[in-house]
Amino acid sequence: MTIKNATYIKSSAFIAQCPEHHAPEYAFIGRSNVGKSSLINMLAGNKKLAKTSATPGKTLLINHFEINGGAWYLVDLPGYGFAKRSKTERAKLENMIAGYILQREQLTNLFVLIDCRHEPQQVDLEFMQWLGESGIPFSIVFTKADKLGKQALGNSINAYMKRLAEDWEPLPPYIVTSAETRQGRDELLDYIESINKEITQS
Ligand SMILES: Nc1nc2c(ncn2[C@@H]2O[C@H](COP(=O)(O)OP(=O)(O)O)[C@@H](O)[C@H]2O)c(=O)[nH]1
Ligand SMILES: [Mg+2]
Repeated sequence: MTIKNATYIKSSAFIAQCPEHHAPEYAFIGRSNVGKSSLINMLAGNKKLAKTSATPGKTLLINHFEINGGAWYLVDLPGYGFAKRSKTERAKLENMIAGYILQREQLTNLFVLIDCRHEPQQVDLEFMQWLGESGIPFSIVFTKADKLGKQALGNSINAYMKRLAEDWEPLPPYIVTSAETRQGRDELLDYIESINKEITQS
């Protein structure tokens, strides 16, 4: 699938503010700094579309990007697990994220981003557990693949999936990506296209 155009629509603090449409939404979530905004820009082929930052914890809103004239949407969600936030700020963000994930009818698939260099972290494992219990369809996207050599990358992902196999049967699908080298771009776009096709057929 090709992305012909990608347009920023708006940033919303809660679901009632989100854009009104009936197209599928693909949302990206994960810890602050995992590479959500960079991945969206890499997919869209526009480095300036979503704001990226070397300082974690900057995205505090739900950001909608319209793809191919509204055929579908990419959604950049705030990062979770950012330690430097106050308790009340964290609770507010968690409510916003949970509200979107549980109530947004257009949400078609959630991509949970994991830095390929990291060992399984409790916050991510618990988040995926919660998604499972809530019946939310999700897939894993490993980010920053350019930061590891081929062998180390393979080992790290195998170890991660092995840990997930303790909780999951079948395992969630996963895609390995890099915003730097554009690794995984076609695979991710084909994956989205196949889900879009399934929806229009049903
Ligand atoms: N080397 C490398 N750096 C990345 C990649 N993706 C993101 N980054 C860097 O990681 C930092 C956080 O990225 P950002 O997209 O803002 O993360 P977010 O907080 O999850 O939205 C930025 O400094 C990015 O340049 C990647 O695939 N490879
Ligand atoms: Mg971001």
